[in-house]
Amino acid sequence: MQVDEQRFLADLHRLRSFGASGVGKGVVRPAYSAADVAARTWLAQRISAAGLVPHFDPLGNLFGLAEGRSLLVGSHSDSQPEGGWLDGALGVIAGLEIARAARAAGGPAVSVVSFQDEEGRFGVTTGSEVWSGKTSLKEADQFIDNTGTTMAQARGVLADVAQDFLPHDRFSGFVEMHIEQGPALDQSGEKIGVVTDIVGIRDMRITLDGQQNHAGTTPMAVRQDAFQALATFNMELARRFANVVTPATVWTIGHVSLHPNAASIVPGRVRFSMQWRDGDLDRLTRMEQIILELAKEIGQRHSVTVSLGPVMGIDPKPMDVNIQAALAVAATDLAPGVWRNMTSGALHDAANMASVMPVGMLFVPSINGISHAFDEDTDEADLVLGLRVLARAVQALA
Ligand code: HGY
Ligand code: MN
Ligand code: MN
Ligand code: MN
Repeated sequence: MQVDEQRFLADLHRLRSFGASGVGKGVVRPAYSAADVAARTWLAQRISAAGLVPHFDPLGNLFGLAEGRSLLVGSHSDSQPEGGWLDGALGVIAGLEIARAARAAGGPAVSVVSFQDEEGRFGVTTGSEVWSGKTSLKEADQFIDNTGTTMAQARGVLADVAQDFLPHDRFSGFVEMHIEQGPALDQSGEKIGVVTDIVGIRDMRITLDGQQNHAGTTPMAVRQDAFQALATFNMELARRFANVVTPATVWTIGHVSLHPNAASIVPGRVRFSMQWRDGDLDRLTRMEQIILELAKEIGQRHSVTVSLGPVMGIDPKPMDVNIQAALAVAATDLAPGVWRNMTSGALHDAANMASVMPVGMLFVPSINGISHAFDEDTDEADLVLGLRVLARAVQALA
């Protein structure tokens, strides 16, 4: 089979046009937004044009199916609220190109997938999480986004095209190409990363309820200020984590919603996201205990009521050794001396798929290590090299 690099690049740029932010190459294409639905509709047309069969499942995960049992290649085409053009899109279009090249050559059998809501508008990586069986559709339907919309409401926009979930045994494995989203390859000058494992993630939503009041008349000593409670929580958390974490451990308060968010009002309520990631399951659990204990203490100290959402997440996942080996052989052939094994610090659909089939991942460099930002980018030559390495490995595996 022969991949067409120009067709691959043209489709990658076409996908970017859905939800193009107008700032650099950035995109705004969150799951189930008008841009996401338009992008999926276009992808389904490209799948049909390639002689593959488009299939939307109830979540809006979109497959392009080859006949019979096949190797699945892909990623996700939704984006962060402010996202880069390659995060997810690269793996989907690489999968599309390889699946159609394989189809045109009369084999091997390769299917493509674009998972839905990998970026966690609802939950963490909802599309692959539900398909893998980790979370039921019923549970996922109750998930709410930052605006109070439920998953059940949001996925209604794709209800007309939805068919059943596909059986996992239709696929022999899943391979995902992605940008690294960190600085390691860019700094070392290497071109390909073969992923050995994906770190685990935990995510919960916390609400602190104090007493909304007048910012001029309420003495400091009697305030129940939700923002001050969060500020103390944040400072104290870093101090308590210090004995538990390694330099590879990360934690983030990335979403904060302050109510009513006005200069002359002592804030009565804050709702925020608390996310932490590490490759070690025990460490994730120890961090969770620290968060829960501290939240309770902060509630008492600042006279605020603490409400904790469920802890969501995915455990650390090793990649399949045979797929790693196929990727390593292809990288040695096509990128000799400029590839390495590495851990993924970002989460991917592959982490969910690892529960139901053999999975592997391939990384290409991110310029300056930037991602989840409009200025995310990768050199064109690196995108093409990644496609060639992936195609070589897929040929060996399928
Ligand atoms: O946040 C992540 O690691 C993924 O991109 N959703
Ligand atoms: Mn991604
Ligand atoms: Mn992402
Ligand atoms: Mn007044």
